[in-house]
Amino acid sequence: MAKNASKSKPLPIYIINGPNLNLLGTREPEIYGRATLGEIEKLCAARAKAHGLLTVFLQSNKEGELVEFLQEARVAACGVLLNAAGYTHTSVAILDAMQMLKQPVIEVHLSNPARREHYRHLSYVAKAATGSITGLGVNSYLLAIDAVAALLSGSPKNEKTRKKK
Ligand code: CA2
Repeated sequence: MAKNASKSKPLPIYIINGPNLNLLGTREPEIYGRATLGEIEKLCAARAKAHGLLTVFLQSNKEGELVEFLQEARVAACGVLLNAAGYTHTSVAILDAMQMLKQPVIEVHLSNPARREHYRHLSYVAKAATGSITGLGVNSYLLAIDAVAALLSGSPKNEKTRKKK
């Protein structure tokens, strides 16, 4: 174990949400479900806690802010869940920021973009993600947290990510 690693604060999972996801629960429940983003935040915190992990839950409608969240995650997170929403299909800037991350990064979508319009079939996010979980509604987020926990527990560098029991 690195010197003082046991005394340092555990790093959280950053859960980063892109444009319009702040309006979840208000429209198109047949595609995105009925849960609000606030409800998803609480469910994610509970799931992470069951793994002894913390979460920081973020949302922005601005591409540059999403890039800044990813830059911050380089030093402040043990892993990242990213639902870049519409920017998934367009943003080289978000892809560039993801490529600087060494932690596990899971691409998450509530719907399954591969079953939807052709313009949703390209994902820049997938090109730098450790893995992708899509089409399972809120469970996409919860299973992505399980995936980060599994990836970290297989990693020899995970001392800083776990809360002391
Ligand atoms: O399924 C997903 O999670 C998406 O990332 C959602 C994005 C869409 O552009 C991606 O292709 C797949 C759209 C988010 C729109 O958010 C809404 C919020 C309230 C009501 C309807 C949509």
